[in-house]
Amino acid sequence: MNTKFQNDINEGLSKALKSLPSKYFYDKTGDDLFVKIMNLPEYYLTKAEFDIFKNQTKNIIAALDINPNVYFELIELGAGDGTKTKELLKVLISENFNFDYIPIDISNNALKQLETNLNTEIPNLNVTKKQGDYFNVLDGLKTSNHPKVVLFLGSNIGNMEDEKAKRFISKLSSSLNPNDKVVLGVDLIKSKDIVLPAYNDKAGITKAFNFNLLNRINKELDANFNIDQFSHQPEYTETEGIARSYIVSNTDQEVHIGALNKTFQFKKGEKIHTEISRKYNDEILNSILENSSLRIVTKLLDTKSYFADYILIKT
Ligand code: AVJ
Repeated sequence: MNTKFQNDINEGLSKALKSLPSKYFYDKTGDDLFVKIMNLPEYYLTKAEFDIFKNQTKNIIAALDINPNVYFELIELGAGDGTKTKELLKVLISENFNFDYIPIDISNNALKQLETNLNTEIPNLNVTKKQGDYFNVLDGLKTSNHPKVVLFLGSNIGNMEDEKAKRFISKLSSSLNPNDKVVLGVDLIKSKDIVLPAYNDKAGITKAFNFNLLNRINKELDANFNIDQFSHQPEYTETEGIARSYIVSNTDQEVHIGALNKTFQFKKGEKIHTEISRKYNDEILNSILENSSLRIVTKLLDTKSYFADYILIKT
């Protein structure tokens, strides 16, 4: 793990346009900060998707078109704390659908907590957790031939550049059988005055989340980033529908990374790109789905039309 981390950091900081992979946000501190982000007044995404799962549960189930007499697998990629999913699980159980819930997450810790919580809150639910990187875990799905519903919520796909999202969707598609379904939660393209504050909250939690990358490099790779000499800078272009987060150097400075035995130069105003949060519409999603066998069946919106859960079918 640490050599992979080390190599990725070295690669990112050695490029002409510096970047760091957003997946490294999520250590214990990052997980805790992300929970705080989801509760921020500015971070509308989680609330909007919860609204869909809470108030349109029946519509989701109808769109999934599940045969109540046939066993199916409900698989969730990047399950997290399951707050939204529980709304769906409770209704599926009370309506006597025949299924197992299979949450997949990179964090074993998060999975154990989720399992414990589900066992008390929904005792009749069968939970089979799987730990792993969901890109890799997809291969394992093929081993069962039961009908499947895959949940990929929270606009997690937004963290992928379009080319990567296409590869991911193709891989997901090829691990499914015809008539299997996907529930894909995505943030929708909307105006800057709504999107930007979600990545630049007043309390500074998102800044701390972004800077957690530098703290991790300091701690785990024996580096000397002086956090006070950098700024948090989110940007959003409504025409392309992409939010990007940067860490900007406040001065000309050098940072030494002990584990790499290497010094990096930063110019005043130079940016490190740390995250992409893509926003979607039908056209963009269709271009991502184009080379896969997944097609849009329907789309469910929250009351403010900020967020969408698309139901996709494998053809
Ligand atoms: C979990 C990827 C959906 O991009 O909105 C929140 C992560 N980053 N605030 C997002 C995040 C900064 C989030 N996703």
